[in-house]
Amino acid sequence: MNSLFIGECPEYCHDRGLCTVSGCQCAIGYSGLYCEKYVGIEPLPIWFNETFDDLPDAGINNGPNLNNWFRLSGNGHIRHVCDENINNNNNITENYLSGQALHFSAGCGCGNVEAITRELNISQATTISFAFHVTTEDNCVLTSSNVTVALEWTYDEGISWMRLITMYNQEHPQLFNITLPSTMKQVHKQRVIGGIRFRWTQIKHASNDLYWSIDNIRLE
Ligand SMILES: [Ca+2]
Repeated sequence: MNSLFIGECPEYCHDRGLCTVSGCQCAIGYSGLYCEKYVGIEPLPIWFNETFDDLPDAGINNGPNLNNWFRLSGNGHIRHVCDENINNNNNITENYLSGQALHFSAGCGCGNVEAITRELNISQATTISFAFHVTTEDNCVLTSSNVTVALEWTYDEGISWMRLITMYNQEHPQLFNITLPSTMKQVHKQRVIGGIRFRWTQIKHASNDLYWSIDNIRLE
């Protein structure tokens, strides 16, 4: 009877997998009924390059590719980017987001609104870059309304998160390119197993009609 599944995930899958109706769906490198076993014979990936362009818009429960993502919360889904995102105030074409992107509803009322990567080996990387944009859902117009999203990292499976950047009022699509801090390098070097996870997490929002998207994420 020890393995009887009663609709919840004991130990929350040890924070190493998704809790589904059929039990824990373990992240790569973990196994067992509750993801309690580390079986990470594969080395962690050194590079991370996510364009979201080859993935179906299947909603949070069916995608995107869980090989890249540890967890998506808050109705994250794949969506075509707005055509308007290539025009900024100076009428300069800057195609920071393209094809499809990962899209979140700011006012979904669905708990944490965030995307967490799988664990990564950042020893060879120096920067993480990504495109970010806030829109309205229907017409994708540029908006100056308030959505605050942060990029953070963890070395201990999400017990503690360190802030890399906070994005306020990002009314125009923008490309961010962030140098990995030396503290991250030092912490990573000391780990025997496991790596670094990144998350884009919504801090606050001011309107239910706002949405934010990320695209073209590169660790290099
Ligand atoms: Ca894309």
